[in-house]
Amino acid sequence: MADQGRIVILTGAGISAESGLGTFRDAGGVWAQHAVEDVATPEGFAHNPARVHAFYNDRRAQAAAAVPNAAHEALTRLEARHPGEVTIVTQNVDALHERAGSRNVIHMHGELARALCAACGHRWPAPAAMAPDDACPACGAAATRPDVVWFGEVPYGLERIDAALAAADLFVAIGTSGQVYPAAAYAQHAARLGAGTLELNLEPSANSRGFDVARHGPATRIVPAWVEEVLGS
Ligand code: BV8
Repeated sequence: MADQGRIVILTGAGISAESGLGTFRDAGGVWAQHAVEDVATPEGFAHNPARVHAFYNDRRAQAAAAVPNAAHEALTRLEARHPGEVTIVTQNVDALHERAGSRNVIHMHGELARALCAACGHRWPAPAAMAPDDACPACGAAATRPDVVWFGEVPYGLERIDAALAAADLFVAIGTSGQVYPAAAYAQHAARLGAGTLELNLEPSANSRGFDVARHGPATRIVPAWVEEVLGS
């Protein structure tokens, strides 16, 4: 394994699964209950904003009721005690990394806890429930939406992410199926730039073969075990 100085960790829905939040593509997951194009695209929002707000209001309530698990907490210990920089790039829109104490977190697909005005770009803490006729607190327009990145929209923090990948000695993917881009290409990109790559997932993902090492099992077991190895080394 390459020098484990600077570590970039990409997390997906699987790291929050044992906190009770549904994943997207596992059996019975979010995309088995909702059509992606209806609730996770700008077109779906334009067509039926009330349905999209209801979808995110439910997930916002579930995320608020969830608690960080041993995997989130292990990453907080890693960030606090590892001598090299630890950057978490999460595809998740819950705040479980922050609530576990992680500080260096990039939400590339946005956050349930934040609202966005499509008219003026203002962002503010999202209320528990949002509705199509909510007025933007800055410009008053009834153009508010969840501050999440839908399919076809540009993810957040791409320059920060690319800089972290370029400097990384180790890239770790945790709890992601590796099917959504640009995140799904990060392992290969990091490897090309000289990083070692490790997958920690319940089962082999779509691009497990692209990792130097892949370990499988529940995140609450294999993530703390890996962190203790790194901190012990
Ligand atoms: C963009 C919104 C341009 C927020 C989401 C054709 C080919 C290639 C690409 C494309 C294409 N057509 C279109 C695209 C681009 C598209 C894309 O990738 N489509 C895919 C489906 C083909 N991407 C985009 O549109 C992105 N934007 O490309 O803009 C651009 C790009 C760069 C620069 C300039 C311009 C925008 C993508 C964001 C879409 N928004 N969500 C929300 O509602 O949450 S994506 C959605 O999927 C979620 O955000 C989620 O985070 C994300 C990824 O899913 P995962 O997190 O991996 O979850 P999943 O259920 O899939 O997997 C869970 C994993 O956990 C499994 O592997 C499972 O085994 C594991 N697991 C389960 N339990 C456990 C566990 N592991 C450990 N322990 C456990 N207990």
